[in-house]
Amino acid sequence: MEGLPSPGRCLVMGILNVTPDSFSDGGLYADTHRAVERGLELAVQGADIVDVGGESTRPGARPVGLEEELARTVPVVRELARAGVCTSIDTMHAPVARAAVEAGARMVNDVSGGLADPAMARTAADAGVPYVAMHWRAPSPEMDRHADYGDVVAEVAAELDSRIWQLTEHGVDPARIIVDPGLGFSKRPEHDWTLLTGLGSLHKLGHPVLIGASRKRFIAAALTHGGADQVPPGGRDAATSAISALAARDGAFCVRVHDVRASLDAVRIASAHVAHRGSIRVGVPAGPECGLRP
Ligand code: PMM
Repeated sequence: MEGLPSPGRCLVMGILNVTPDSFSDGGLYADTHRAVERGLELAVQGADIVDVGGESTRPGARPVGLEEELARTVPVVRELARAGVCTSIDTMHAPVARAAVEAGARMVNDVSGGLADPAMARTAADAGVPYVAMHWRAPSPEMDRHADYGDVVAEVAAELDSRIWQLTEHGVDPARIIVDPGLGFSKRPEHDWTLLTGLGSLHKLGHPVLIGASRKRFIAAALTHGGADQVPPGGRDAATSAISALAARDGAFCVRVHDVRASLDAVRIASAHVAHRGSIRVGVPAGPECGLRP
């Protein structure tokens, strides 16, 4: 995709939460200096994109003010962009997306797919950078109440399709839209698993697919036969990399992860597997490279 690295395999996006309260890394990189250091570290480990977020989206999280979100994210994006790191901004708010792109962010990652802020679609159109539209039904404090589906894959695909329609109506270039099923967002573990096995239906939307499974509860639930809290978030990275391999094998465009090294190996293995099998195509069209290499 134009504007993003094109290594010829599924991209690996490293997570950088500049927040005190994200579910697995909250508080670790809450000041600008530590966050920039962590972003550089992710890039050296091989992240194709570093995703900078300033507002936790875990279930029940309270929103932060706009000024606070800007102060947390924009200086970090600016420093990383200066260092040559390809960054995206993880925000639901148009002013944050706009300021981050001005500071050098090369992609907007909106977990609400444009639903949380009516100005986002127009901002994304004007920014002219790739835009991730994630499947979302409700703000964090109430999202678990909306995990109600008959056919989860069909409903998520249909709701993403209506997001794509609304975004393009507002001028977003369809060639820049990436879709994401939003694992864990208004989803129970069985929904997450069904979506992961139904990537084929999401591909039919005609847009690259991003998967954000890293350290989420459905992984722990599988490891412990339902007792999700027995495996703490930091103990879910090996399992996350297994999901990265499966998603890449099934044609995912990008995986969003905390442990970049493990998932980079995983998507490389998936590439080799697919190349030898010669059926499913992974990777992206040619475009400029960016980011530091290990
Ligand atoms: N998940 C989180 C935050 N941002 N963005 C996208 N596109 N997809 C996701 O699944 C996603 C996201 C929540 O996880 P975190 O607290 O570990 O960042």
